[in-house]
Amino acid sequence: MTLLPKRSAAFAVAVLILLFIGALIPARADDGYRLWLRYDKLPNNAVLRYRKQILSMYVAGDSATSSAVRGELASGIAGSLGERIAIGRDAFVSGELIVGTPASSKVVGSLHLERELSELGDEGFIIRTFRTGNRSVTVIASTSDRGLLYGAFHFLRLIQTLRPIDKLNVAERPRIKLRLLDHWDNADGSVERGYAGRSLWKWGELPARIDPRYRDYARANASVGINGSVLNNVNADAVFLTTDYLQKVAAIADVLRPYGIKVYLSARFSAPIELGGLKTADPLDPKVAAWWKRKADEIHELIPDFGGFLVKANSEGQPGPRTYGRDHVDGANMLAAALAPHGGVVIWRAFVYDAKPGYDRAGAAYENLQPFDGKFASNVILQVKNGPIDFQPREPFHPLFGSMPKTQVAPEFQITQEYMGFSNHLVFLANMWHEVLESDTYARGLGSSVAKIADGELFGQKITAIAGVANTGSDRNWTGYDMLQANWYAFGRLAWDPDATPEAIADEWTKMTLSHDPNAIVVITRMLLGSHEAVVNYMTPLGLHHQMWGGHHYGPAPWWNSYDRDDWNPTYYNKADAGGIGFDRTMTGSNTVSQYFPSVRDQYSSLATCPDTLLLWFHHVKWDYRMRTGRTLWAELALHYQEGVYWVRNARRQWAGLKGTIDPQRYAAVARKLAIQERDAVWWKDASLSYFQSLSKMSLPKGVEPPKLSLEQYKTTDLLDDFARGKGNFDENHKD
Ligand code: GCV
Repeated sequence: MTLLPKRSAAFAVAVLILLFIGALIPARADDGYRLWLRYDKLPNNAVLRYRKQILSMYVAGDSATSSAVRGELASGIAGSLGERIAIGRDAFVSGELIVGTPASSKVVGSLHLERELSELGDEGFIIRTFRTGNRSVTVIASTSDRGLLYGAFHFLRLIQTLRPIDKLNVAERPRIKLRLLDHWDNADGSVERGYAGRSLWKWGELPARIDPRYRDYARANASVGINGSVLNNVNADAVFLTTDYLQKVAAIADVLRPYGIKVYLSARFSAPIELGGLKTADPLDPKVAAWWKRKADEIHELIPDFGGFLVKANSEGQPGPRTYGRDHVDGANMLAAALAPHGGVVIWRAFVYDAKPGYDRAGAAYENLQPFDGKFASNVILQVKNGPIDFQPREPFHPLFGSMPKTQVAPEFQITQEYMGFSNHLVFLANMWHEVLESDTYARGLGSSVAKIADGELFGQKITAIAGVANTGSDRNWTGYDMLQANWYAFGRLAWDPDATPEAIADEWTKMTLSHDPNAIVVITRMLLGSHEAVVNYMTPLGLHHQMWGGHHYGPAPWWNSYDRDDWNPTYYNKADAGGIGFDRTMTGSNTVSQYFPSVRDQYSSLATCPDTLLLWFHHVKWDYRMRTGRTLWAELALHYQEGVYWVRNARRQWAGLKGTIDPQRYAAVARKLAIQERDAVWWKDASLSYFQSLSKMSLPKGVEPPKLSLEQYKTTDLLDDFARGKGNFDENHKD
């Protein structure tokens, strides 16, 4: 053994200390702006592996989309590997990444992929390693530049998630044709149910100034396959259809187009009156139809690839065909006729629930729309919320899925968390959406999942679609809470492949967005995957729903019964009294369970087979009813609330253990949010149990922490206090 001279030993110790400190210095601060497209340098072993396989790159074509592909791959690879990538040639050069269509690239053309590619459609792609002798190239091929864009993002995702790229054989195509983000953004810059600042769209400065964020928004969407943006709120303002605004919309469309994204607008049904000076908006009036036709022509003149109109008609005060004595089909088909010559679509919302005495809101959309099955024009899509009420933490799937086989039905999800703690609570919504998509409607017997209806497999719809109400805003990190970027990401991934699993999505997103540290990945994915059930537990366990404070929907108010409109009151939904709790939707109650196909209907109707998760959705149950666990319903309910609280406490602890493996800025921001979530979870449990206990008169089971305040205090304290209010764009004027 050679002993180091004293000075060298001191030097070595100093180096070791520096290395040790270096290991403790967390990654540099990150404000979350780059989302999952961070392209920071990967761990060294991955860099060494990948470098050999990507020595140079050639992207064929000169369209705006091909230059977007070129730019994205160049920055993505350079960032990930820590060095610029050489520009290659359209030749079989070893270590080259070649991107092109059979028409634009000689190499791709020589590989005889035409048949395979045409089966994948114009958005599909192949990523494959080809070898000749000892030369190997990686090829991203598609029939269109849009497909190449999706392929490029897929390739970057493989690198960002550290997957092998030496023997690639990937063939992908989106299962759903229109993958849309619905923005509930208003002309004044506010966002209905938006909790991430102001609107992304700066109407005041458009079309003259183009905010650089529009392009980054487009990149993020394209990276997960979203191909349409409805720019304005479904509670629509006719101003968006004025020429002045259409020019602004056209400017946004120009930025989104290279990324394969079309723009759509929410159309106010009464616009012919407001803008056209007509006396009516009756869809059967020829002057009205002519006005819409002229408007559609004008829009397509400015935006040749305009996607179409989204319409909320005769719902929550919005005008619609029924305002003029006509029906949904009259309204939708008239608009569809105006758009058809340009290839546009009408997306008609099924969120229609007229109050009538003694009715069950959960059955309203079905009653209103189902009778029109088969009557809508071929470019009309019916957009149906995932559940029959309104984006609750948990709902059964909407009974319209499966019951309109001759209509193009599209699921609508809410990415923004109107009913789930705004941008303060961690809820990974992929679990909830997956649950809905995998639900079996039994429309054509066993195996008739919502996913198969959405992707057209079950009924052969020509135009398939899926929509998510965006959670984006002007906040630097886009979604107001870094962790909730995961829901934007997950929506896109599920829209591309409705069978994608929450586990796979959580894993990808975590590696791309937060950390490659193996322990951090385990902890974060576990947090994501458990988060939805936790929120259901502390807000609305066992099938409870709509228990939120009136108007803003933040915080609990199960006692709330002061709205004239009964179906905006939480008491209408919980029906809690001295005898029990829950909404009887079986034959002894509203019988809306009969809107489901017999297998589902029978399963939900019987107390013996109804899953606990939906028990109080379908049944009014006595407080002392014995659950499968042997506990009373009351005890089970209380323990579920407590379980939700425990989960959040544990998540906070787990997160604390990640210090140093995530950049300090996002680490601290998430920790702050988790603290708010814990406060809120405890409040939800305490307020809800205080109220229900005043009716059940039963004592809390062992293990449930007693509420700290009196019921009166919970009733008079609005949880949306200054702490939460400081962080959003809350419109105080919401009605329900
Ligand atoms: C855009 C719920 C929300 C409303 C929303 C509506 C809808 O009622 O509270 O803000 O309006 O759903 O989906 O149209």
